[in-house]
Amino acid sequence: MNKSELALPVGTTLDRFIKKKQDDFTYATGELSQILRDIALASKITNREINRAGLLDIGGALGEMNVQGEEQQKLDVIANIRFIRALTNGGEVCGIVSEEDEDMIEINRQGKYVVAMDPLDGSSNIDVNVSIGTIFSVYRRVSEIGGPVEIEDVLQKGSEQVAAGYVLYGSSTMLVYTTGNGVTGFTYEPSLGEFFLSHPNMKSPEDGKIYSINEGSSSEFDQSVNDYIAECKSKKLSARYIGSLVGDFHRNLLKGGIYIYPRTDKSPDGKLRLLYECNALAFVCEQAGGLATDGEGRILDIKPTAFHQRSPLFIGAKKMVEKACSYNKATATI
Ligand code: P6P
Repeated sequence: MNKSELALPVGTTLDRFIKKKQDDFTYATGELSQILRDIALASKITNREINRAGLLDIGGALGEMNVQGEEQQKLDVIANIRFIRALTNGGEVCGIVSEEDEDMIEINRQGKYVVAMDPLDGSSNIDVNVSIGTIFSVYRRVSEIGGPVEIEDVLQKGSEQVAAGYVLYGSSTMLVYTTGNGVTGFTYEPSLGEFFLSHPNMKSPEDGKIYSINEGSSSEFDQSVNDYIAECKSKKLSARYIGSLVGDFHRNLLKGGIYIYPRTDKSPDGKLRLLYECNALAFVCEQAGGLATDGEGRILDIKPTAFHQRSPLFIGAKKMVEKACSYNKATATI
């Protein structure tokens, strides 16, 4: 036996991958690389706390509402602190918009980037051990470096993102991101404390057999949405909806499917937030060959007007999203 076979290679770490691909980044000075490292560090710490939530008194609700009017889970707050602290210490970010904070957080005026994030999406699933996730979006600031961060730095169209991705805390923990040159997935090896390249060049199937929507609200959907659901049923597609956007999105990205959160009576603009949920996943989805719309137009073309504005979301396999939007005959531009 060749002695080198005794010690099999462990693979490419996230850090080494970032270094190797640094020429992919428009701003190759390494600042964006540092932001990805900061996000990876915060996700490792958050992962450890999620995995121990049942053993420590950090599971369950905090007993307070967040800016969204939703019941805050203790881990929502903990994850928010972890990501803000990591990005602050990394030094490359001038501002952060978080689902957990009403206003933008000013960090380092010399920073050239802003981050919009949902530090822990689907956190009501923590206590029942269902996958949850972090979603992040990175923009280059448009205001003068050295000056205060401005709202325009964040209220940019999704098409202006320089990086976006998510962390999925599931049966394994994965970090999936894009910088506009395809989508890459890394799987966390907790015994080594490293993310290793596991899903190079992720691609969405063009079509799929899975549809994800909360049919319990179907009485509140537009008829066009119910017409599409009826078509899915006629084709005997599989209904899969775990109440955790990142988990549903990731499964559909790998296997082929569509996730829909449409307008409802309770959420007339949709439930999901444009800046740090829809835009980030839309960037990943399009980079993997999929499609993301608000039911009428491309998500990445929407000009945001408020940090926490919501949008309907139809995202996933290109042919499925096109079909779903075709039922919106009057207005769809896809
Ligand atoms: P509903 C979690 O609160 C979330 O933002 C997404 O992760 C998930 O897909 C959706 O809301 C679930 O919402 O109204 O179906 O319970």
